[in-house]
Amino acid sequence: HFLQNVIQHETFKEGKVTVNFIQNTPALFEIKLPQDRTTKAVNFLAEVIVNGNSDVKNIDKTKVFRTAKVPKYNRSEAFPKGTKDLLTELGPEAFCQWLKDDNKIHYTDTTMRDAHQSLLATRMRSYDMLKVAESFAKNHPNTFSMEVWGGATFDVCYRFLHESPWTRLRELRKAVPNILFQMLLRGSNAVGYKAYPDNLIEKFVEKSWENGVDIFRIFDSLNWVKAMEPSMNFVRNKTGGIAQAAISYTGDILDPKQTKYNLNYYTQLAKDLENAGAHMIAIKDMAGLLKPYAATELVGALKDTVNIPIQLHTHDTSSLQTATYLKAIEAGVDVVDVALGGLSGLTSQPNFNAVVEMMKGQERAHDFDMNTLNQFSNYWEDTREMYYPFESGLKAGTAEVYQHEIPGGQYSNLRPQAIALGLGDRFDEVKKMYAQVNAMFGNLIKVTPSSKVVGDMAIFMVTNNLTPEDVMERGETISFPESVINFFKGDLGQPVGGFPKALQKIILKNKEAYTDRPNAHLTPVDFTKEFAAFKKKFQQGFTRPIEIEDFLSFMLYPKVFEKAHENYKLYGNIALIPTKDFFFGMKLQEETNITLEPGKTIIVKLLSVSIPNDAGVRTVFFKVNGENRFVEIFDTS
Ligand code: 3PY
Ligand code: ZN
Repeated sequence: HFLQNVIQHETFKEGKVTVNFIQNTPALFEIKLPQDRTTKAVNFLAEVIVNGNSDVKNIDKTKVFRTAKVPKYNRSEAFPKGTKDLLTELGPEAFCQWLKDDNKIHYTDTTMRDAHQSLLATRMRSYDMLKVAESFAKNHPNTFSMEVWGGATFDVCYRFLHESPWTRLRELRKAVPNILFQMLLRGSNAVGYKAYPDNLIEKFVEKSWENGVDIFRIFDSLNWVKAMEPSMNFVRNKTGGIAQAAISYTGDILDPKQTKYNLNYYTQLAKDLENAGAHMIAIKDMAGLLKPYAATELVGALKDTVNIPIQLHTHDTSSLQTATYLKAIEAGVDVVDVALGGLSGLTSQPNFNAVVEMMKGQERAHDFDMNTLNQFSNYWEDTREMYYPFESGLKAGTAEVYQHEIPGGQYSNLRPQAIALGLGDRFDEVKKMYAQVNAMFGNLIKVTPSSKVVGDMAIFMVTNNLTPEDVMERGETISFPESVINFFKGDLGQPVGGFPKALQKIILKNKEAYTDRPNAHLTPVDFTKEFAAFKKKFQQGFTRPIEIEDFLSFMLYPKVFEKAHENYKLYGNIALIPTKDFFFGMKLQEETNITLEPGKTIIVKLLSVSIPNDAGVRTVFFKVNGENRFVEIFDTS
């Protein structure tokens, strides 16, 4: 819009621009924002038509998309009773007792969070979720829970999809009032990559619950119980939800040479988490390293150790993990995490549809109508086509994961990160280096954000052709990535067995490390004062009232929030734009429907796009609900 002002200014048009033109022309900064939703939506469409979506590289113009079909359901019918109703009725403790006593195997559907985080770099849009959510709630109320929030989805929502994660959660809640919603919370790192003040986490937990989260899967990226305790307490004290504490699994308990993370380590950890107030325990196998016979041992031992239900989460990177589920189910696990077929397998979760089939005839089988369950899988398979620019490229299961131990949710990001840095051809080296860095760092639990530290260091070393020996010999002269320095300072907490001292000294140089909780060093947020200042700053030009949820997002990701906020002011709620138009723009003569609110749909047809004028501006002509409209867009190419 600033550019539009420049282009349309008389001085500019007359070609009389001098060096001080911008400073001397304050009118250029008076940005007139369109207020009505139709104009905003049409402006957004025009922008993508002319300049593309900057997040989408390598468009395949020959691609033809299938229409994803939503399985049938009755809109006017009441929602069947589900686990959410049961939690409301029983409260968390009695609910967990019910779960433990129930012999059936239960399923958490991760399609709307981890599955697309792990396969499509977290790019799944609310639009495609909301299209099927009510149908799923009505067709499959037997589902234990749906993981729909948290992890990387929070910042990706703002950063790349230009939508609000809070709106996503609220809208999904409306569409699914009967099944429990689950989120992934990185303990004292909330949904970010660093430590935040405790009272910020507390408010975040409280608001997440109020907006629709029921189960909080809490983990710490170093399995440090002390760092998980506050979040567990916030869930217990501030919500009516379930505090599910996660044990992040690494290594191989069946390998006698691996003594650090052995069976005893995990059972002790589970006991500590139960004592700290967990309602449930999750085994969080983020890289998919828990092999079938190890699952027999681990689940069996945990069942003997704790009195609360146990849920198993894994990633099928090796393609072995359905067997792991079979063994875990036989050993008494209460719930397993699965993803609907079309978004399952490889770095995602095992296939929901296939696991239900596997269990048929077994005493713990849980009844699901396969016909409709398969239709949901097909819906996601067809929808996934539109996300092809974000596919990780992994085509088959790989046993290499047992060597590199890269989490599924990181894999789909590490590859594009490597490509962006010109290391596309050296991804094999990056994977090997990841394992070497892990060894240098003393064999860590690797899950967000500790996994990011290992990934950053691996990429740094490959880029600079450094070996572990180089780092040890001439590390004093090397400037390491910031995330690595902060990690060795103690910013993510304390790793099991402590930091490798010699390397810590090399990396920190003269900086001091600390050993208490990183959050203890942070100033609490002054909610009254800071929220008031925030409102004052951000309300202007914003069409809906600023909320505490916006403030929380800002406190977690200030720059990302600010950018998303500007974007919202310009284009309104972009989550309403159909995915094909959002990523790829429209073709000439193509028509699209945008539902601005229930009952208010606009029909937009693209008529023509002019060639750029002398100032580089193109005019995009539309027919909107039968009326002609045009939008002028500066062509940035
Ligand atoms: C996340 O924190 O986003 C994860 O998925 C960790 O496994
Ligand atoms: Zn995961």
